[in-house]
Amino acid sequence: MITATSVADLECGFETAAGGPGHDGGVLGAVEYCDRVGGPIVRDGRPFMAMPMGDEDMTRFTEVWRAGTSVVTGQHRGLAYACDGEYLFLCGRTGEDADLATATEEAYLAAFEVVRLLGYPHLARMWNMVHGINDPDGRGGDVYGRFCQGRAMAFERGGVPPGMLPAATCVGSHGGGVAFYLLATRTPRAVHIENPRQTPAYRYPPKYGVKAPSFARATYLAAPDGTGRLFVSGTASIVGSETVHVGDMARQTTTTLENIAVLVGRENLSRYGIDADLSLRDLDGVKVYVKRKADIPVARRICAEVFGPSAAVAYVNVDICRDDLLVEIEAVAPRVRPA
Ligand code: 3EB
Repeated sequence: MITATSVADLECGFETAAGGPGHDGGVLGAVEYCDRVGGPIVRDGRPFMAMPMGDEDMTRFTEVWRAGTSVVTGQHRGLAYACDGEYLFLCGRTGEDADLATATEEAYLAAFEVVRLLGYPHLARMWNMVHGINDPDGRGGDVYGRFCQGRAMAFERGGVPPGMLPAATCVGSHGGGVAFYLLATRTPRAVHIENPRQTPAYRYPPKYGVKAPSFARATYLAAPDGTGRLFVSGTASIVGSETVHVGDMARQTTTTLENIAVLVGRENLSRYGIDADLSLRDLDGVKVYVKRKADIPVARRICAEVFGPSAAVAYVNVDICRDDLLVEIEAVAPRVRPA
């Protein structure tokens, strides 16, 4: 049985102190957005991974996922994980020398094995950082297409149908193959949400790749006390399945924010039986991925007006999965209350 406390106790923070979080208990996992490759390892009693997500001038930060109770950690087939009785965090890295589709499929299947063996089979949120994401794959497609192919194969072989796909982010990185991390739960609480302004990614037409991207636009985790948490996937300037405002950073940012506002608004959530009315002001743990470093001030100016004054908003300079996308934004609505 899950209690409201165990559910409320998952917290995400961006910490900028050098050396990352201290030795305090209850940390499920830490991921450093920095200028170097590290891990995955279990260090200081928690899974840790470092990803090169900018140059040496970037504002480095560590994304720390905290849980309320004591945490058990382990490693399996190169993956590092921790779990607390309700939540599991796992991180992994692959694809530095092998074919990317095969490497991704194998790493994802290994991750599915861990979550099932440990009893946390319900995927809630996944992140993927893919080095050279826009590069040609030598077969007429791009690296993102190879990644999508491997990921789709893993979900098929793992028996995960489209409606069970979790919220995700997939962006570029400055090295280290494919780095990925995820959150999963022991109890089945996830509701996967689509956006009426966007074609479900798993139904994108084949011109975007042999296998469509495997993710939902958001995932809601309900708590027994009627509150919940909403993970908003990486969202871009896509209407239907087409990129809009090619070449225009300001308009792409505004469209992305409009897409998120519709996704989290009352009308859309009510389609999934969720009685909540969220706006951009309710979001925290925001990451704004910007393709061209010089565009970061544009993103800052627009985002400063829409997110709440206490929201954590991080700006990261990496490629986006489609070459014509200039920005992708993800977020968390941490304490969703009924409207
Ligand atoms: C899009 O909507 C933009 O492949 O996991 C956003 C979030 C995007 C996740 C993924 C891709 C992914 O298609 C890109």
